[in-house]
Amino acid sequence: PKTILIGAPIDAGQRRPGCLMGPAAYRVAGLAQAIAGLGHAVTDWGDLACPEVAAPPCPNPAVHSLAEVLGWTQVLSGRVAAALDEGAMPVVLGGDHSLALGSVAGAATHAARAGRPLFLLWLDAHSDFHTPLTTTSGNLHGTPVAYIAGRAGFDAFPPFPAPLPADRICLYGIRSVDPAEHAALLDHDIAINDMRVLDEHGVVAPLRAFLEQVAAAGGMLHVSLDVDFLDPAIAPAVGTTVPGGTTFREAHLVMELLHESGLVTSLDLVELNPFLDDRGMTARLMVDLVGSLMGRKVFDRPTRAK
Ligand code: DIR
Ligand code: MN
Ligand code: MN
Ligand code: MN
Repeated sequence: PKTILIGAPIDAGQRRPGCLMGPAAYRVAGLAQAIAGLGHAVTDWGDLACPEVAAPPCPNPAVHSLAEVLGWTQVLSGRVAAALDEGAMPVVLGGDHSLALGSVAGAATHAARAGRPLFLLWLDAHSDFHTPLTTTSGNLHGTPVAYIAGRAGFDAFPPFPAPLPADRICLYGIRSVDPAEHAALLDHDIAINDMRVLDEHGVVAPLRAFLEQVAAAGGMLHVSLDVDFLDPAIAPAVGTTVPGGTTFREAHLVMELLHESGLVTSLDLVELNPFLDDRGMTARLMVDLVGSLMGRKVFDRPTRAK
């Protein structure tokens, strides 16, 4: 299986500079080598550049960097769709989470052409369910899930190609939700696996339930991995740390289950801010997790019978 790395050095979806160094940090931490070592053919398309696009004025004055985010959305959507069209698995190296406005749009474009349903697994401390009209921080990295679900308020953006029905979206690991997001989520039938659910049921059962749904539908699966999904103690290099994140072992288990499912067709690695890292530990952990997602294991075990 072929993997294509796509660098997306985008900082504009939030206010703390540094995410634009993310793609470089992943390369320094050996991402391509780790994937190639597992027997995958890896091609690195390098870092994309943001095209100049004009942005209409946004009715919400808090919103900033709209033109830049629109530019990234446009270029990423095209490149991710192109990588999938080649039969490869695109891995987008962020960059902040606003890049998912484009990467998932690209995955949805491809899925529609292929006639397959697209599913979304959102591994994050946050629900990212704001629209440009409801965000109070004005940071567009808090909006991709709403765009993907087809919520109103994205007039400045290209219409999302085939918005995902709520039951094809799984939020997993969340523990920080703003009031406007909370209210909107109650109106949608999105699977909300917040930390309470994971504490009570463990990480395995809720994930397996979702993966079984993807498999039964013959779906494609986009995984969007925000660094703050992980506990800040093991992953300090992110601007929006939230205590109580997944542990090293839980996160690897999630990645191993994803590998075993054979369902993951595209992946985002987002919100890494190498300027905040401690001797590269977060970048290395993220590379390590991708290794588990791509098939690294200590022992070969027969695939678990259903
Ligand atoms: C927050 C942060 N809900 C906002 N979102 C983050 O600014 O709207 N997502 N950090 O990962
Ligand atoms: Mn996020
Ligand atoms: Mn987050
Ligand atoms: Mn907010």
